[in-house]
Amino acid sequence: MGFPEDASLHGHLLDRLYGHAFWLTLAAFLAVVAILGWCLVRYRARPGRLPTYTHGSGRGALLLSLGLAFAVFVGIDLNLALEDHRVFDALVGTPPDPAKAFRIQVMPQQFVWNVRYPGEDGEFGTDDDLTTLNQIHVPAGRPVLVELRSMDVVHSFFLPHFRIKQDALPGLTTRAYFQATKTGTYEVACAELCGLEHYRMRGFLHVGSEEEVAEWIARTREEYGADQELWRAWTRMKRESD
Ligand SMILES: [Cu+2]
Repeated sequence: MGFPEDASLHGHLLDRLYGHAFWLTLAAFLAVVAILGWCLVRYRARPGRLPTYTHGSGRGALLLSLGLAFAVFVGIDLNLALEDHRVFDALVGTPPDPAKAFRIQVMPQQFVWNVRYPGEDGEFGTDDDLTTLNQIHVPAGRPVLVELRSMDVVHSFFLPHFRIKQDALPGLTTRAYFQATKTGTYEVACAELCGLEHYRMRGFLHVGSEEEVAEWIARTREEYGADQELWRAWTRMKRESD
């Protein structure tokens, strides 16, 4: 369907849903075009043939209209609604156990992604936290739980390769989760027009092994140290809204 490579556990569900919507509506479109074409030929002007007029209010016309509406509703709408429900449940409805997931906090602002890791104690807001800019490192094969909170306007955390898109709002914590199945470097984009330099909100998600991620976090913390200013901003926003 022309999507970027799927590097997540649940992405294929969304791709399949999109595929179903595409093929079902394509079939309906082709059926309508075929009927129109048939009518053009069947009722074309011929010498000696007079036009007939109808209000379309007869029993046959009524049954045909209701039958078509029912066929479209059951064949397309109901079908997609049921599958959509299953996909929504897998992608959004059943978050992983926070105790087992890899947790990060993403705090976008005009026009960067601030990313916070809890450190070895697994708690945010402690001395061993690490905050980085535009670089997200997560392990493969384990659910990643992302807590989102904007530091200014509405942004949207978009991971095209993981089929994840979640708004980040000021004053409210939203969550997103995914599980990476392939290692590599992927793009993070902002999917909400958030200002003049919205296009600059480009980050990178690096998927590696558990050891690689732990090593990167330890090394980066040593190099840059924890950014306490961001931590204070996060807790201040939390206090204002809770
Ligand atoms: Cu943005």
